[in-house]
Amino acid sequence: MERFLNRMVRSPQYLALGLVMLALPLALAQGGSSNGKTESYTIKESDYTYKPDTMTWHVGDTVKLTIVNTSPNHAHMFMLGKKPLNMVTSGFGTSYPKGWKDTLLSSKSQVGFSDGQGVKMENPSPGGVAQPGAVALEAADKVDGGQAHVTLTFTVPDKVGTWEFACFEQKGQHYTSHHMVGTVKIVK
Ligand SMILES: [Cu+2]
Repeated sequence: MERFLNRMVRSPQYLALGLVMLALPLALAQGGSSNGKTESYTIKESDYTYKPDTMTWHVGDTVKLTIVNTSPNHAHMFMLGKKPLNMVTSGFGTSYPKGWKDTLLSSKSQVGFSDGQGVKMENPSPGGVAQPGAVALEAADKVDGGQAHVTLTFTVPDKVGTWEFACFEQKGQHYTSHHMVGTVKIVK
């Protein structure tokens, strides 16, 4: 090693090689499996589906998600999480899902909303349970000159596993009766 270092100092060629050898482990340590790329998607909502309805996201990547509601007369939601949050909402004790108990994103500040039109609701908190990044878009008949849309931007958190996105409009019926649900796999 000492001999190598001596030669490195004397010869510019060896100096360059030495610098590469020093830099390589640093680059590997920082890289991980994803390199903080940006993944862009457009999701079209309709009655009562999402297209696409499956995605795979990588931890640490930036996701840019443009959501468009193509339905002529129904508002739809996009909410990311796990385990429906059932809430009693009538005197008859009827309960229905209004969001998720476990949300994928954990704070509003994590999510950028841009280029929104016909946004009915952002970051709701049904029953006090914050749903960061959740959004409801109006039906096209309520939007001047086209379809409601918005772009969400966030970093994929380190929550490896299978997550869902769903719509809980009309007292949860879009979820319970129409099964308006999609799946996101989060991988390293
Ligand atoms: Cu819906």
